[in-house]
Amino acid sequence: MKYIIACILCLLSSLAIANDNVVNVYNWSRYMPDSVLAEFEKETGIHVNYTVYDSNETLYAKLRSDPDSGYDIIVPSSYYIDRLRQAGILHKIDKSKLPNFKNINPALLHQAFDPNNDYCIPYLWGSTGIGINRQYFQPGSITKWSDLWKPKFKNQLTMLDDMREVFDIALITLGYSVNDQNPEHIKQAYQKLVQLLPNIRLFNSDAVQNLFVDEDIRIGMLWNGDLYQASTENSTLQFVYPEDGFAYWIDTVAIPKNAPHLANAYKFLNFIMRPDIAKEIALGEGYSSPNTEAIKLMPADIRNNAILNPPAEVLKRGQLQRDAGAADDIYEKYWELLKIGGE
Ligand code: N2P
Repeated sequence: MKYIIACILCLLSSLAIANDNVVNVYNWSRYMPDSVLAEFEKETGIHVNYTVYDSNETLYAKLRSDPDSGYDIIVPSSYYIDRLRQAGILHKIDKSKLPNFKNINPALLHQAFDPNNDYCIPYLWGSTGIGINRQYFQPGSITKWSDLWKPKFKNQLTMLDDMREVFDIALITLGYSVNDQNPEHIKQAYQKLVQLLPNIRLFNSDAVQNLFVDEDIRIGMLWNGDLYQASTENSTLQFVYPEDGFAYWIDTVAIPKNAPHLANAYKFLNFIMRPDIAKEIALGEGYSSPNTEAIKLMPADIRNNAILNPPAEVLKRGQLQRDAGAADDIYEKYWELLKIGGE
């Protein structure tokens, strides 16, 4: 009898260990190739539970409502780091456990939102611009965000379903910063967006590539990597870095404070910063890599690809998205109004 009980206990504990040999990754949709997850599992024997979201707001709401949500790795944009840290949601990263941290481009480290990179590490970065299908529009005829307000685009545009991204284009059109916190300016941006509503066919963040590839949509705002991926399937697609300016962002990897599988989280972070893996991620998803060693492994045509790695004279028109602080509530109020069609 004792032997049977011992066997059962032994079986139960090995099951518990098996269950624990996981890492729970919560990432943006279409932001990490399946092949990377498979390689991690094969090399480490750690199973990856992978779930996705389509905005920082969703990620934040989930972690706020349930601090024990069980995630080990999250991928917030740089402008959400202050907010997550102030809410006590982030684990302080021990970089001595991440030998591959040395591969990250110093130019993208030590930003104001995390001067010592104690809470987050750059994962991918990119820009928000205009996608067009050249079959339907003359190249060069759409060069600025302000072009999207033209009546000829009635009911044609796709817009990201993303509050800050959408306000950014109105703020830029009005000559304000994408990080403007002035309530009056935010209100003006809202009013400007209400004028754009007749041209907007839909708000979507995670199926934009398909819409462009299948030509259900011919013009709209999207992230450069999504257009890059779409352009590999439909060569008539073009990405425009608007002449009136554009937002760019650094998405980061972080560990929530209550991560249940901390050791596995560190293994996962270190794995995705390995040059060959970071290269696979950037090329698989079509975004720019912050990993200097990964970039060295890329073919020259990719390193010089204007969608993935815009030249310096283009990048100087970019504005890095930052936390809007208390003004975020004002953005939210107007965003909700906009989504129900403006008042
Ligand atoms: C790509 C997700 C891009 C994230 N599907 C933009 N912050």
